[in-house]
Amino acid sequence: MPTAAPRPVSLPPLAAAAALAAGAILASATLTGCSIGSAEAAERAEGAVPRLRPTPADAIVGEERAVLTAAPNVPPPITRAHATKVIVELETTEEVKRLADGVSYTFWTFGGEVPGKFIRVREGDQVEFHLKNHAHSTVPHNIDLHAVTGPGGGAAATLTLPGGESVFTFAAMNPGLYVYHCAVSPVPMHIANGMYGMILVEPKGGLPKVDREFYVMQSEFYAKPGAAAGAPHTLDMERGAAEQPTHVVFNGSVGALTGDRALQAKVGERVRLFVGNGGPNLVSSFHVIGEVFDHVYGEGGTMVTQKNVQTTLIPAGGSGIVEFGVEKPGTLVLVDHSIFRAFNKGALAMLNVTGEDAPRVYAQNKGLPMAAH
Ligand SMILES: [Cu+2]
Repeated sequence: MPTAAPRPVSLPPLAAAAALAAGAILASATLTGCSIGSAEAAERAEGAVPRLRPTPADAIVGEERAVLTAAPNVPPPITRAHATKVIVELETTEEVKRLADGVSYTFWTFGGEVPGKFIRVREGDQVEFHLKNHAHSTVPHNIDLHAVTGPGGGAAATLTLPGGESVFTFAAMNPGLYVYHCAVSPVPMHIANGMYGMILVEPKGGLPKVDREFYVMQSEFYAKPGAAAGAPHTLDMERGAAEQPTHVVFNGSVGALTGDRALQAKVGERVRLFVGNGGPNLVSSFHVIGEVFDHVYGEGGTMVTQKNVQTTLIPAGGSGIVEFGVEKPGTLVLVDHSIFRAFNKGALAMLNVTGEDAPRVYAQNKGLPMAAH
């Protein structure tokens, strides 16, 4: 199986020597009389596909093990100014957990969690991905990372039997926020059972500094009672095909981010949400009741595509990044504004903002005691 190792930029001897002398990081490389940076910039300005991919300009320096986090936590920002080899180790498992009050479900997971563990690497990194499938699994699993350029996004290299391990490498060429998921046949079954998560390929310059980052992923479940009395619920394939979920949730279960488990922030802080949608079917009209998104990085790309947004679409198998400051104490409510999903099927989460009141921002002057939206 060929590896996905990037081809190095071919450098004339003088440029190569200069780059080596300058250290491991190649600030620029001469090619057909232009620097790569200016060539890429010119192509992008013209809207052309960059000719030089795959050619991460940074040399790979050292190696490290990725820190993976369970939602709603996000690994810390990457402060490295160079590319490295990043070793990611993720295990697929099958777990019985709570889906809703009185409803347990046999989830298929990445890293024991739904959504799967959050992975954070830097643009230009070389990722060595180890996918293990727990010995107690009943079926094979694999992984398709939408950040990967190559067959199946990694799925072609990672079909893994119970008790087995697969390893493949890829170059993190395109920065952005990407969904990953299992792609073993029948694909809808593996995704509907919980096999999705997100990987952030952080741009070389990093993202603007904020005070809080959270990982929030919507998905829906099609649950039917298990065959035996009291057995965990399992996937109802007919409901799945009809796109009629029993539950629509953030972070894997009804109430995963409410009450004691609500997200927390303080007045005056800036918040960034990495929002994903595992589907398998529904598109999310993602909205935060009582807040306006100052910035939206549409579809999880690296540009702020819109400012001052009320609701942003998060496609199935897609993502978005939203940022906002919190100026008023209270509870902000995250919903899919396809609103029956929020109030009848579970797609509702909370962000509690504490701190000094700000009546200039919002105050009730007359009326009944304050109620929710
Ligand atoms: Cu699977």
